[in-house]
Amino acid sequence: MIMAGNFQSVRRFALAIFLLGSGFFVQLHAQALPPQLFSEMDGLHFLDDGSAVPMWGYGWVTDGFITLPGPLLTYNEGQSVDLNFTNPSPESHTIHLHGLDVDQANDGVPTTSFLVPTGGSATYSFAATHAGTFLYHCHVTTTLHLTMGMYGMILVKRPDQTLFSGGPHYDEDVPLLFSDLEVETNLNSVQSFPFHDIRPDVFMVNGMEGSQLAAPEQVVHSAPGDTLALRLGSMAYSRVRCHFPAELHATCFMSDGRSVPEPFGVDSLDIWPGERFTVLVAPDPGWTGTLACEFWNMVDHVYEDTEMVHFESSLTGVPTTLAGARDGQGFPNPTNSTYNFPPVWGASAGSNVPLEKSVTVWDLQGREYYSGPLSDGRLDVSQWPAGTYVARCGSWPHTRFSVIH
Ligand SMILES: [Cu+2]
Repeated sequence: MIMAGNFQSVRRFALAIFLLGSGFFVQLHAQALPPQLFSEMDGLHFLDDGSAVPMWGYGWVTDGFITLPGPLLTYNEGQSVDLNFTNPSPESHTIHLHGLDVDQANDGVPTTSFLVPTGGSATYSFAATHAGTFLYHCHVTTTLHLTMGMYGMILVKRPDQTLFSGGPHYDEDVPLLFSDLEVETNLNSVQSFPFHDIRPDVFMVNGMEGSQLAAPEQVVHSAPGDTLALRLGSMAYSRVRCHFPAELHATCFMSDGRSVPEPFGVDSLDIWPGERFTVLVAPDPGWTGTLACEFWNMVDHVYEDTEMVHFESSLTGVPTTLAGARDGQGFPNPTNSTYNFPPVWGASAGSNVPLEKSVTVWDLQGREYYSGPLSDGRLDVSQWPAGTYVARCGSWPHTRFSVIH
């Protein structure tokens, strides 16, 4: 939902040359390869003011570009994972699986595991034993490689959409990965440095800041009754303090990849570097607001910045932006008798789709007007008040139609 990042570094050509040299394409033709991450050290990250700073990072080989943060890695609880990694960049890297219960050889710490040198490939093998929120990052010259952008989030999920065995059910994951950078360091990324030598001046959620986080596609939407799992993790050099408005009804269920002994309601939460929390929220219907995320300097405890994650909860299940509904998917429109929904919604002669589904219809004030079966794909609206309506059937896009008399 919100994990896309705003960064694309187009280096497909260089990667293709490398992969060609490595025989990658020969293998590709031989069989479909499992997903593979690659690393890159000549990316650009665009700040909210439009300027760009150099960055390094991870991306999918099939995408051909890196992102900040790196791709969200999602596994099922109990899954045996082979995480494939290839490194065409000019320096060695690793993938450290932060918080996962992996053996030492697959942990990505160079001194106890292995380095993936320039031109090398490797596979990290582990079992995703516990559902939870985890992180990954490069562990080579860590202070530098990490702040340059070599990190991402890992979710281990349960197929029944509960947080953990015996834990609460929820509807949707909302990954929120906090990080920061110091522009001067990214511009002169020559050597490692002690942790306390960096003074971040760009503060990010999912690689975005300021107006980037307010973009419509980054707004966290919910419908009445929805429970969202906020997957909070920090790769920042700062301490991050999240403030949960009362309208979110936030409850913390997990810390660092395990359930907490007693779930607790939270109005604010401090997240230190490397920490993760899973917080369930159930936004009040109709509430629009923000989750404020403060960044505090770790060395002198000075407040630096606040970044906002925007939420919109609809009143009735109709998205707050009715513009999302399209005209003309059914017919006739307008109508004074029967409205026929698009064939995929319900029924149509000759198709194998079920003949009866349920449909919900709202008026433009967001009030639910009808909820019930959709028989043979048709609704009799001859007795309905004249006006414009928005309907939804299952997960199909909302459609809009008008009744006239
Ligand atoms: Cu690295």
